[in-house]
Amino acid sequence: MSRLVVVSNRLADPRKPAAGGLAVALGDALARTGGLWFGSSGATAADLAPGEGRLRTRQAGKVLLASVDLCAEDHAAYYQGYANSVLWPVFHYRLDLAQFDPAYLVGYRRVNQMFARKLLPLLRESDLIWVHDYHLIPLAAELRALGCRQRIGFFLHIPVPPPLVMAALPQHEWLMRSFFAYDLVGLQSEADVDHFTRSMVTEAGAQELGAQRLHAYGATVRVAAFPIGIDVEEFQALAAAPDAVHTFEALRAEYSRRQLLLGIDRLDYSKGIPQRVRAFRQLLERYPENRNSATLVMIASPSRDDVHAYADLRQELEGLCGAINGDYGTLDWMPLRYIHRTVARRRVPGLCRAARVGLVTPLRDGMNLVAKEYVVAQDEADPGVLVLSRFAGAAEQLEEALLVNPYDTQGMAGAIQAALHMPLAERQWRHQRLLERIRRHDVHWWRQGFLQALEESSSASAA
Ligand code: GDG
Repeated sequence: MSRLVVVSNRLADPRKPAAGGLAVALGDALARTGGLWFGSSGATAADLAPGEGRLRTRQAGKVLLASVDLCAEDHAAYYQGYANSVLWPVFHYRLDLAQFDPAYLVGYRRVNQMFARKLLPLLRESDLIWVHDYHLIPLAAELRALGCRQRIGFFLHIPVPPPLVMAALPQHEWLMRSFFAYDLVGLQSEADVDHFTRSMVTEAGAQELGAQRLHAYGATVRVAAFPIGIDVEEFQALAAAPDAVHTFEALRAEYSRRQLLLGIDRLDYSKGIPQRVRAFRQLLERYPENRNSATLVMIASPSRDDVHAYADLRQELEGLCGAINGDYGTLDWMPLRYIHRTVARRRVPGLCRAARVGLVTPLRDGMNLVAKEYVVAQDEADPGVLVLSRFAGAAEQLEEALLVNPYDTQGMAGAIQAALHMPLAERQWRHQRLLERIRRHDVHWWRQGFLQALEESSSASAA
């Protein structure tokens, strides 16, 4: 069995429960093969120059954690800059928010080159390397340039935009070429595979070889959808633990005569949070029976505060939330509880279970794990209803959710109204089907599917 090497922007200690399902699932696989997890530490060091990094290693059980400190300038250009002010907005179709500063790209390449230099000496010949996400797209090309011949797979957690949106990215040819240094590229959905393939064919002149293979720049890469799942058992265990149960009971008692709706996201413009608040406002306006009754708890955990677009979003949201409470609130009822803080992970299942309606309404999302967590947390005998944006990757799998267009405020308000008043039998059959699919396609299924495909792929770039 090959040793697994996981590379991601940030490391998580897989033994800590707060790390979440993905870290635990990757940690399991790493522990099985006695693996290596490599990534940035998130810390910046004043004594480092651009392009320099300080590697630290530490053993966590059977897993070697290797993390790299960067200098502040590199962190700003690579992480805040190219990754989160260029790739994130463009891949979420938000060209209006992208900041195409050439210095960001320079920093992004410099850091990827440095990661390749630091990682190479840690590698063994038979390693299987799995690179994660948009921060690290050129990493395989940098490793190959240093002579790395091992199989390298890449998984993109965010969506792929259509070809003409991708083409707006200056140097998109360079970025596309970078993908051909991988043996396998995994994407979240079939829509992403379609966009990716069309971009490669029209912009990079790639040939489709069949069996999900694309050929360009003298290399062949396999591209396929591997929709990510959650660790259902871990989340159910979390739901049964005292913190989640207390959270659930406290909310149920407080809202015994009212209906609770829940939104829980990172505060990110891709998540459609203002659109959700507008739809909720429309619900109160058009269906007045919900006044003094429906309450939306909206947890928007702080994220990327140092990127401009996020500060603007925060301000917009504060205005919208304040207005709704000012206009509709009464002495004993506030329609909206907006919480701009992170809630402890162990309480999340309890929150989900207490909510009659789960609102997951991104404008665009690679997958969206909250949609899956909400379903898993429900009481099978009296389940809540998931209202899900058709633009979340999860919508390809979760078709029994109430699918909505988050840009259509009235349509979304109508769907929320239907969810709030859905008969028990319909809630149960929808929930049963959703749960069955989420169970079958959990995080372990995702990881095994990807790693098996990577094992089977021939080292295209080394050929
Ligand atoms: C990227 C892609 C893709 C949220 N708020 C709190 C909290 N959370 C947890 C949720 C969930 C996770 O964070 C968020 O996962 P998502 O999938 O919704 O979103 P991204 O962070 O944008 O992740 C996404 C994912 O990668 C995996 O491939 O699905 O499309 O964008 O687990 O529960 N957890 C705690 N407190 C909070 O306030 N503890």
